[in-house]
Amino acid sequence: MSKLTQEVSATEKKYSIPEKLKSYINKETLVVRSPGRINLIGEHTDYNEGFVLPAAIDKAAWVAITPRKDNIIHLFSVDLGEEYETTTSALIPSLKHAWYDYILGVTDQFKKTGFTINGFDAALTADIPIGAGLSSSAAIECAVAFALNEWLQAGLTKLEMVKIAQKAENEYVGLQCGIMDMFASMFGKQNHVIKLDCRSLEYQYEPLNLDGYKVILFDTNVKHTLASSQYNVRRQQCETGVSLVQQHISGINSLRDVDISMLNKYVQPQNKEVYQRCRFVVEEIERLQEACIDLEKNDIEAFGLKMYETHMGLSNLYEVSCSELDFLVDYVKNNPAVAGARMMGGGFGGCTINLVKNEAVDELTYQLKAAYAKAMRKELKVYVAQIGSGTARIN
Ligand code: GAF
Repeated sequence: MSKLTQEVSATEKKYSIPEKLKSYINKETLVVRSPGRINLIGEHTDYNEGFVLPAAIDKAAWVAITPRKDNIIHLFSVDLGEEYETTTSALIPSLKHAWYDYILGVTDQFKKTGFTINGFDAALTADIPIGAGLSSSAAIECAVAFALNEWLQAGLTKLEMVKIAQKAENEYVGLQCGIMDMFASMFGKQNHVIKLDCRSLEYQYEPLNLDGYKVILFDTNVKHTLASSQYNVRRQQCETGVSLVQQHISGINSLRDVDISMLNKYVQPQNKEVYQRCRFVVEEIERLQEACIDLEKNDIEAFGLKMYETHMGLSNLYEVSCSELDFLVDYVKNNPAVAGARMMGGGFGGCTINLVKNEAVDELTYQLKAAYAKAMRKELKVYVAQIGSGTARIN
């Protein structure tokens, strides 16, 4: 592998405790590892009860939790060299999206679910690039949920922990996210993608055979400040679209139940912007179904074309892309070695996900780094995504 790309480590061994976490561990400490995620297709569909196709990667967050006898919660970010202290009775969101909010938000949810929690020390480290759209926040939340579940012997299922992690993000961090990121982190399986029905929460693991292709992530190295406020606005616009259709048709619960003719008739005349948002989601839910058939047939080219369509929709209809993401997709669009590319995740920065022929990765990376630096005056980071397994205790 070239030095230009940062291999997201090749094979999945038994995960070990990172060296830098070891000084925070004693015999009472629980250590949990929880991964970040990619999403092949199905963007902004989770909170509309559609389908998604994510996979856990082998970049992760690790949390080491040591119980205390008092009610103090003492948190360390090993990577930032920062500490934060509070008590179990003073869990108040900082509204800063700070690293400690993800830990405290989950603790708060455990309390709200009825568990009694004493104080604890927690040390956190992660090798998921922050702000790259690889769900470092969901990884931390899932790691903490899993650790508290073990410590308190709470007996929660993985799905219950996923829901706690999502609620922590919704209520404590303030992002009205769907369930995809937490689900992928908790349920990830090596070399498999998860086809998740976000309505029923039924899921299937599909082996990911990308004959001759690698999943390459080009990281814009930007996260525009609009990201979380605009995310919540999009969610609201989808709900507005649903309520406009509900006024005319019964049995409509979400955009999952809506088709384009309903949007044309009941939403377009009322609100053009809401119409565009809803149209993207309705098309994306359908596109994912067709893309899954492409994967079954091992037709990577057909799958890749759908990724480009998704990007067009996210950029022009859903309007969550940005100049850096559009530049990266435009650059690879006519390259025969790239089957497909699109922005990934919530938008306004982060990564594009690309299916690139094995033998073309180095040359493309070399050229794109130079072109991105020239056009955007920023450094492009590059990762080769490897599909790893989900949240687990590792000591
Ligand atoms: C973010 C959210 F957290 C997810 O729930 C999902 O909506 C995604 O954006 C867009 O598909 O990662």
